[in-house]
Amino acid sequence: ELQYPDRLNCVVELLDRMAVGAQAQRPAIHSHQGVWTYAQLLAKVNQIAQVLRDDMQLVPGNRVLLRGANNRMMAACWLAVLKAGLIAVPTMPLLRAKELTVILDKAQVSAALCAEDLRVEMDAARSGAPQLAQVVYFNGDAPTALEQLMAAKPTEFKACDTAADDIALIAFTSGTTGKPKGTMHTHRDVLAICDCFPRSILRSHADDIFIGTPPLAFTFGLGGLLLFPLRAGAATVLLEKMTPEALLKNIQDFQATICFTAPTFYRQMAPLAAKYDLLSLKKTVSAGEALPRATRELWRQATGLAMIDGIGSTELLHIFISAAGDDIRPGATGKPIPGYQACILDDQGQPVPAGVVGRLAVKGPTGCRYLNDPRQADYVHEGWNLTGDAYEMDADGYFWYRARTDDMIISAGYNIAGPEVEDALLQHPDVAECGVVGLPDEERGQIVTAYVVLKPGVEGDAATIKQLQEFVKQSIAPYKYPRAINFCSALPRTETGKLQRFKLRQAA
Ligand code: 3SK
Repeated sequence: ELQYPDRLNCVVELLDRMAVGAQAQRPAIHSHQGVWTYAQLLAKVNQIAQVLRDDMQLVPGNRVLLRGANNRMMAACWLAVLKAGLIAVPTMPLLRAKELTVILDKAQVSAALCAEDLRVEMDAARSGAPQLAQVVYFNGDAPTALEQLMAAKPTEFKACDTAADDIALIAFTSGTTGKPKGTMHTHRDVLAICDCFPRSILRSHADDIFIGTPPLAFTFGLGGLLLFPLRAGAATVLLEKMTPEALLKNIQDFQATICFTAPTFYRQMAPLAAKYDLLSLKKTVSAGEALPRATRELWRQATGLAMIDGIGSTELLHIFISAAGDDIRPGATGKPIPGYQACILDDQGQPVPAGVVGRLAVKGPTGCRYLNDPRQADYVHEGWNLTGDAYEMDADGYFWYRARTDDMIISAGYNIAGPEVEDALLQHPDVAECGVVGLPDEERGQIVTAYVVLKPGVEGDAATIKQLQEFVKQSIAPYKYPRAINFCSALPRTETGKLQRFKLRQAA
């Protein structure tokens, strides 16, 4: 069991204790703006913490909105907010003013640190958020810019004496349903995720160089690209506006060893991988969405690397089921990582035997605490977090993803998991992306309907539909084949890349 003292500021553990001796001069963050060592990062964090306390007059418990792309200033702002005893409310860079206003109001945010290039939406959101008293911009050159305020501050700062149970961040999830929820996490939770997945599955160490795409505002990115590297004394590469080709080039240039991104990104990188020297890369982590078998195989063929799949959630802060190395069973997500327990429940909340599909429930050192949301009572029962994922556990204790519970299709009495049909379609060489949902049908209750993005140059006509249907019938039980196929140029996704199947259902 993980033990932490009752008084705990996680930034002291992640940064102050690391930035000593020889480690102080080792690189902590590489970004387009250059590199910061542990000592330089600590100095910046300390200066920002003083701006927050002395110039902005914020007091412990105040909530601070954070907005910016992945770069070293964004990381320093996040750490400074927690070090000063404030609560970080990170937001996806792509959010619009209307969505920001909902978050500002729900989280009762009193101040914001915002990257200069996101000023327009921030200013627009401000007019609908009277409680937001101050916004300080960074990565810019206006006279009040954060960097100018920092310049006058000493580089030492005594961390706020927070309790391990004090809230450190509120992470918002729009999830796949479009209704935002704030999930609250403590200083203890932040350290707990660093002491679970990276230690038992990743086995990361100080010589690792982390890289990847998820925004720091998404807890997958926050852990993988900031917290885990710091806890290990390793370096991270924070990159803005990533494309698959640019990520490959940066892996090569920075000699990255561990990559975090989503399955769609690995799928897009695989055909380009041969152009780059990726020999430094040792571990590739996929989460944020279920990993199709076809993508796992494509990546293995392209790089020789066995993907570390994982499922996590904003509610539990990071990954709780995963597997690496010899423990990988292709197609299965893995087993509960040490510290977490998982089981499968039926509609009445009773455990089901191995081999039966049900709702995944998880218990561990982190858990869901929604901010003022009646959905808390639906989500947590006696310490078990009832996820929205339909899973099956096999006799060896491996967990196999089937669908989101609301993505199970019931057609003519058959239970069909949309992602399984997607997996089958993705193995066809003409399919770039796809989403499969159940649409109402008088005869069958629902029919399996696929939305398919074809590879460039492929014609989406009746012959292609027939060919794809036959292809699926050959690879999985024929009753699962998509009776309807629609071609489209793109699929609706959240800012974190998750497919929004509810939008496909609504569009019909
Ligand atoms: O969506 C996921 O699988 C995930 C993974 C890690 C951390 C957070 C999330 C939401």
